[in-house]
Amino acid sequence: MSNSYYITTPIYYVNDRPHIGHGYCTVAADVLTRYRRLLGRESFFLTGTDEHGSKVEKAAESSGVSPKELVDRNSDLFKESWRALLVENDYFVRTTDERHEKAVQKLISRLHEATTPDGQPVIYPGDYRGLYCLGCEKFLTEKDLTSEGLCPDHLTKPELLSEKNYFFRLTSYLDRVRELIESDRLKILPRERKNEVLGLFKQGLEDFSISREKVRWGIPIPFDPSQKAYVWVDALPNYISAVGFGDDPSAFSKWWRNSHVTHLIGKDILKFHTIFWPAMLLAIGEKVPDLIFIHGYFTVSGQKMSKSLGNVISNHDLVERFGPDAARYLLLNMFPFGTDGDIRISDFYKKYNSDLANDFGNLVSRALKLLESNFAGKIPPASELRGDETALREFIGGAIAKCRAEIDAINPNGAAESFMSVCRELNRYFDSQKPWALAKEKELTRLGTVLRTTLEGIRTVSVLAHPYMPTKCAEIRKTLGLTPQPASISEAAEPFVLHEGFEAKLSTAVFPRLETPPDRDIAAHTAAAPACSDGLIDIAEFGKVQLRVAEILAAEPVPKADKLLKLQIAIGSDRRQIVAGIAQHYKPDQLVGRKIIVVANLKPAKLRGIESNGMLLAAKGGDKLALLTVDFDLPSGATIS
Ligand code: ME8
Repeated sequence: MSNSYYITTPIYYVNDRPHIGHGYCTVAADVLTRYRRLLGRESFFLTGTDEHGSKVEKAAESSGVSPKELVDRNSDLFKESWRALLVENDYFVRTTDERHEKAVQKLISRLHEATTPDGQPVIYPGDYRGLYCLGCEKFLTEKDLTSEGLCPDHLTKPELLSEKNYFFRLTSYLDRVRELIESDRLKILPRERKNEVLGLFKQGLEDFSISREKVRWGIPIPFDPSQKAYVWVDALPNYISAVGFGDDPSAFSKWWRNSHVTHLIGKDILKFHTIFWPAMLLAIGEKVPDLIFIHGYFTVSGQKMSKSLGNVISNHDLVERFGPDAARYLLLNMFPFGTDGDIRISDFYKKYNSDLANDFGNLVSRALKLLESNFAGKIPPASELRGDETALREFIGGAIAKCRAEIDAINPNGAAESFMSVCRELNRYFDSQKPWALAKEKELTRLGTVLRTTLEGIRTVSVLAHPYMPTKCAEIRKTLGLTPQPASISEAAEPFVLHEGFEAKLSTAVFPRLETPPDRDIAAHTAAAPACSDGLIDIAEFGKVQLRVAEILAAEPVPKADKLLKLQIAIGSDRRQIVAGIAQHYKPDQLVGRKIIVVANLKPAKLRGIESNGMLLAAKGGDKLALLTVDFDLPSGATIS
């Protein structure tokens, strides 16, 4: 196999807003790709969006837009998130792209023509009856449901579906897939996940249906266009359609057949990726992926991120708080990559301040300050090397080797730990040499050596940390007179690269310390209800207020009014415009598609000359504001009582 490397993330459902769960996997893939390139390996990095299925169709219907409009709009939100997080994917696949649709049809035709090793057709017609959760886009069995008969992830009642489907003869490929997994030809990491997958074989697996009769928004089955491809049979082939399965044999051969193929996924989609997908590939005689890495899932403050709980952290929010470089570092370094963990916003601040502001940023500032005051900012020679410097270089050599090994093991945390350990070691070295005392005693030769050694160490960090924090490392490198992008990881191991006499000045701190804001303290905001003299109101009074669920269709700033946004909303089939004082808390693109609560029977009013037909409800606590929303995804127009 060639030395090239192909890495993918799941393609994300467009009916969800991009959040830091999606950011987690996508930034990990980006960081790993950048490391691979630094290690001199040719790489291709794919991400994208999953855009078909009845859920999208229903969401579009309730928003009064076509499915195509909805998916175009929402897919762009993912692209914007990735831009904000400095993600540089090589290709963005959309399952509604004609290229992808054709590739899926080609795959299904190939499956249809194929026979299993024991001579049976791979695809056969059959009847399917089952409980289908629209949220998961999958059939659930009775044992998957909660005691109330609800989907455990969406807490909604699954629909009983019965229809004619085409089936994929999975059972004919199970032995081969299991062998591939057992032998690590298809490697599953972490190890516990491999065992979990092998356990699924023991529980028993059945043929699965590859088509749907009732779905309209999907890819037609080429040999029976009355049926649409089942969302997973549509989604999984994105990994091959994006590299030319349908239309570019040489790219396909390079990136799929002759590269090391890694799929990064969350545990929620384990079975589809580790069993269904390899089986489909085997059925058409294609190579299976080399590695499937199941990264950890995180909760926020102990709870699953969900729109209804209002605890979803958007990628933009993280970038606004910490900047894109630190956001990337923080996202991946709160807990090990393969394990689940819990995130609290306040923990991000702690980690930012301890690792980035203190250990990294402060080291840069301290070294440059002493350089400025003693050498007019000019990089001095290191003419008095002692054992301390040699020991430091040895430590750095070990850290570089560790960084390489961690990347091979798909452990971005380990790679971060390797450069943070260099920062900590440099701080120890710097403090132990007491350069401030050397300055005071005018021991400039030794001081020059200490500063030069520290700056060369910072340069090493700027190479090892570059894949994580590309713009900050580029800034540091430019300050030190280097190319913004290191050519190769081998630069990190060079002891002396900086140019003597180069004037190194940094105008602002690389990672300024940040105050942790107080926890969200949200008090109910009851602007709509008129109060009696004792502060209590009669139920009849409250009943006059018509509260309805509305969907935000469009949002834009109001010129010259920095607090106001103009929103177009749908309350069922009723379209309205409202003006809301939320511009300092929400960006227009964070709002589109959200379900909010509005007072629907307010007299129209004009704000800054713009007509407002209703009022949205929000909760306010301190200087924070949060929109009120509904616990389940109800259609717009739903009443509130
Ligand atoms: O499942 N913590 O899409 P999806 C960590 N379209 N990662 C998280 C996360 C969290 N809290 N929440 C989401 C789909 N993720 C299908 C995939 S692929 C052929 C089709 C990440 O939008 C994680 O990687 O539900 C998870 O597998 C993925 O988002 C699910 O994204």
